[in-house]
Amino acid sequence: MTKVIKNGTVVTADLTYKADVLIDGGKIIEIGPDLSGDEVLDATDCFVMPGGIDPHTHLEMPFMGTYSADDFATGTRAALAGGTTMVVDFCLPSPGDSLLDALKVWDNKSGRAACDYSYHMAITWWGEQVFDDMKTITEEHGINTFKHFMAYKGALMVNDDELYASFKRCAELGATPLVHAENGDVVAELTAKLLAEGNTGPEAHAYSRPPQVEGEATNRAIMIADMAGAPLYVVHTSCEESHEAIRRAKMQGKRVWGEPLVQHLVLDESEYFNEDWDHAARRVMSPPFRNKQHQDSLWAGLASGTLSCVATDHCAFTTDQKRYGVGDFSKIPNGTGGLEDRLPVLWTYGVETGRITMNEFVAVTSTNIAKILNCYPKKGAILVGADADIVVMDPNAKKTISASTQASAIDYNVFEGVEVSATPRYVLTRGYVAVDNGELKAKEGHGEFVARDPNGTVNTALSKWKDLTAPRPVERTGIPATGV
Ligand code: DUC
Ligand code: ZN
Ligand code: ZN
Ligand code: ZN
Repeated sequence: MTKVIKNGTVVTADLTYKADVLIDGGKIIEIGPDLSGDEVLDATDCFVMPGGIDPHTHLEMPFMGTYSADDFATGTRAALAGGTTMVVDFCLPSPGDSLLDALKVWDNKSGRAACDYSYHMAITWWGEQVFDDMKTITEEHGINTFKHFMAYKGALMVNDDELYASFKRCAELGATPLVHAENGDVVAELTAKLLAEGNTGPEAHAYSRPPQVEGEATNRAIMIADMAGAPLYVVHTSCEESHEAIRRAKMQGKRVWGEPLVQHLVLDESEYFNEDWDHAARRVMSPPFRNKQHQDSLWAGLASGTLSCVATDHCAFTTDQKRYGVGDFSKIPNGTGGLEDRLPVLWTYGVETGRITMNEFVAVTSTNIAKILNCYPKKGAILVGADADIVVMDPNAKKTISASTQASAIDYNVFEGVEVSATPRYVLTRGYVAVDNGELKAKEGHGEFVARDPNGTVNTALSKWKDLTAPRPVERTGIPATGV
């Protein structure tokens, strides 16, 4: 049974044109004028774009004494409702645990996914077993990205010697390291000081993690990655200090990418000064929301290409879970939702305002991510042979965001009351119509794991000058561009 998306305007990361899209067996089989198929999806007045890829989610993750409330079933339903057709979730071994055991735990959860998914593997400790497991994970399990927490001291944080060892291992394997860049030692000091002075409310969370801790850690990670001969992906870039470090690194030819979150682009630090404790605590995440100057920096980064992807860091906790931190802000589980809202909110605040073009919107929500994570053009593309992961965005279908109508399992939404100017008319996940004329029909268990090979373009290029004991070859400046 073929399906055809008719009368729409195809928007990709580099082109905008009128065409129909024909789908069979979960793949795009033809793109062109006047196509016909067994089932017709009418895209009149709509934009036909690659489905969103969220490169940063935490579904059913054990964290800060509890589990994030959206699991693979509700989280991926939420994703599809908002036009996201693939999520990349963080597989999190506890310090001391084998990476392969953690992978089994995640595989047990992800069978319920309604859209396709992949994993980043977290490196939360260092030892010979981790060194060995990294090879197995990369070569046999289709995971080419390893995440490192430079914060959460005493829990998930790794130190510089561990970062350097792991980044070198990534370079050997053709994998890409990711960092949560905040100086965990300074955050721990500031947290203790604030609590000792009686600053126990959610607003103190922001004071405990100023932009400087993020800027310092981003710079440090970039330099360590450079010495290790590895590229670097900086998750949740929230401030100018971190963006500046990434921008400078890019201008020097280093392969470094930054990922702002849609929450940081739109919501600011004033949220923490709301007199309602619940309101403020629901917005506690790390890094915290920043002021308008930082937001302007992030928007400029998306427009200029110095920042590459927009994610959510979807790590949703209910109000009851947030209340673990009454009387001590450092016990408020860190994280917010956003999976369902990323595309409509970014469209409204980015495309509608003229800050970014429609093509840039596709690049930062899908195509760049697929290229960096090495699953392009299976994902992130409207091309013959690509998976039929497609969002048909209706730029005239407004909606007011409300927790009462969301798919996510939590009892509030940080974007409550925001009127978005565009919502999906159809969302297809490998050809299955999961949003049909605006109606959510996500199918639990439909999602498949997306294996991502090591040695993407960038890693292959970098391997030429990996050995820093030798003089650095001059061809370094001649590394072919990947366009992201
Ligand atoms: N930040 C959050 O806010 N939640 C999950 C982990 C993280 O780094
Ligand atoms: Zn993080
Ligand atoms: Zn995260
Ligand atoms: Zn299916």
